[in-house]
This record gives sequence, C-alpha cells and structure tokens, in this order.
Amino acid sequence: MKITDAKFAEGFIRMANDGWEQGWHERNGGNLSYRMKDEDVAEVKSLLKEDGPWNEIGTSVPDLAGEYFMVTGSGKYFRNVILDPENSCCIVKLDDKGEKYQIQWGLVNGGRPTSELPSHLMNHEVKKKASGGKHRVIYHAHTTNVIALTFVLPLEDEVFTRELWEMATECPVVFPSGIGVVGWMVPGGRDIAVATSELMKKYDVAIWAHHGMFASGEDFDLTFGLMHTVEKSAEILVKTLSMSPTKLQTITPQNFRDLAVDFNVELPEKFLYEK
Ligand code: 2HA
Ligand code: ZN
Repeated sequence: MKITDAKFAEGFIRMANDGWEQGWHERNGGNLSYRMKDEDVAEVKSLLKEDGPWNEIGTSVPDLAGEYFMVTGSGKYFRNVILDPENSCCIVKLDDKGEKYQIQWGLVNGGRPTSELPSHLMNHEVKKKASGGKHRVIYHAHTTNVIALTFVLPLEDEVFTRELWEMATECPVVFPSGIGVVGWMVPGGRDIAVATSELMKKYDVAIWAHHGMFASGEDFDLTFGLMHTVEKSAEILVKTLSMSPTKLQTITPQNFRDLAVDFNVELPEKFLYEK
C-alpha cells in the first residue's frame, strides 16, 4: 500500500486539484491542511518515518499536541499535487507541547510545510474546540472575486456577510454564522494567525484583505463547497457591481428572517441591518 492510496490522501489530493482547476492557485498560491483521524494514522503508520528533525512551528498549539496533519508544502504548486503528491505535500506529527513538528512522509525533494502553518494550526486548534472535534480541514485559497471585493467594500464582517448573503439564496444556509474580515497584514507569521483564529471562533470563513480566504469544515466536500459558495457569490456581486452601482431589487432583511425559519438556521440580527 502507498500513502496516496489511503482514502484521506485521495480526498486531499482531489481537493487540491479542484482548487487548481477553479483558478484559485496561481504559482504556489494557497495551502491546505487536514487533521488526521486516529484510523487514518493507524492505516498509514507503518509507512511513516519517525527519525526526522523536530522544527519550530512558530506558534504554540497545545490542544493539538501529538496530532498528525497532511499539509501542502511551502513553495509547492497546487497544479502539481495530483501529479507528484509525494513532492508537493507532507504528513507532519506535532510534539507533546504543540510547539514543534516532524515531517514523517512526503516532501521527498526537501522543503517545509506551508508558510502558513501557524495560521492553519491555530485555526485547527480553535475549530476543533468550537466544533467538538468535528472540523478537520483548513483551506486557504486566492479566490479572485473575493479579493476584488476587498478593494471596494468596507472591511467589516457585517458588510461582507450581508453583501454575500444577498447574492445567492443558498448563502445564508451555507454560512449562517457569517464571514470575518482581516485588514491587510503580512502573511506567514503568528500575528495574522492570531487575528484569523480569533475570527474562526465565530465564523467558518475568514477573508484576508487583498490576499484571499480561509475556510474551515468537517471534511473535504464541505470545506471545498464552502469556499466555492462564497467565491461564487462574490463573482455574482462583482458582475452586478460591474453593471450598475445600485440594485433594482434584492433579498430583504425580512426575506432572510423568513428563510431562517423554513431552513432552520439562526441568522444573527447584526447582519440584517437596514441600509
Ligand atoms: O504562497 O498563499 O499566503 C502560499 C500562500 C501564502
Ligand atoms: Zn496566500
């Protein structure tokens, strides 16, 4: 058996390729991580190497101590994941303090896990707690239309959530808790990881102004679907704004309240302001 034959690895590779095909991963843009289940680890354990060096994560995630993650590599291209997964991805184990990682598989030509490892792991730590252990996937993509909107909309959670909810009826059902927004920050470090993971306590989606998006979910389908839904809604908004700065009609706050009842979702009133 090869690691890439394991169901979780197949799902990981397929999702990376789906993102590439959407056009969200120019060059080495974007990154993906999966918090492995005990049964995933058991399935591939005999193929993992436990003698590699331990490296600093750059932040501390004690609630993830000892856990295993499949992640894309720093500087690696999403378009190559499906062709050469062993060179583009890795499996890392965290130490018993949640401060260091060891590469146990992959990155066969050298390299490190994604430059956004601090953000991925801090988001995993927050979402693991908030979801009672259910969330396992963190996905960062350079979604074109969402990025475009960060140049013209106020960088406020309320505005992005409401505008994106309005552009497609399914949106409030797919992301009822809303979307958080981080103003422009230097990527790759602990500060942006802290800011993003704060938002992830409340939301499953965080936008990085002029950069891209983070999404969190229980599995590959739900997390990719979430990213796809938000970006599709942003595309409709970009098209609408390109035709006209004003809408002739839209989904109203009362429409959202009615939808919430029938679809059994809770839509926070802070997003249903009068304009
Ligand atoms: O290049 O997307 O945010 C990977 C990235 C950094
Ligand atoms: Zn990025």
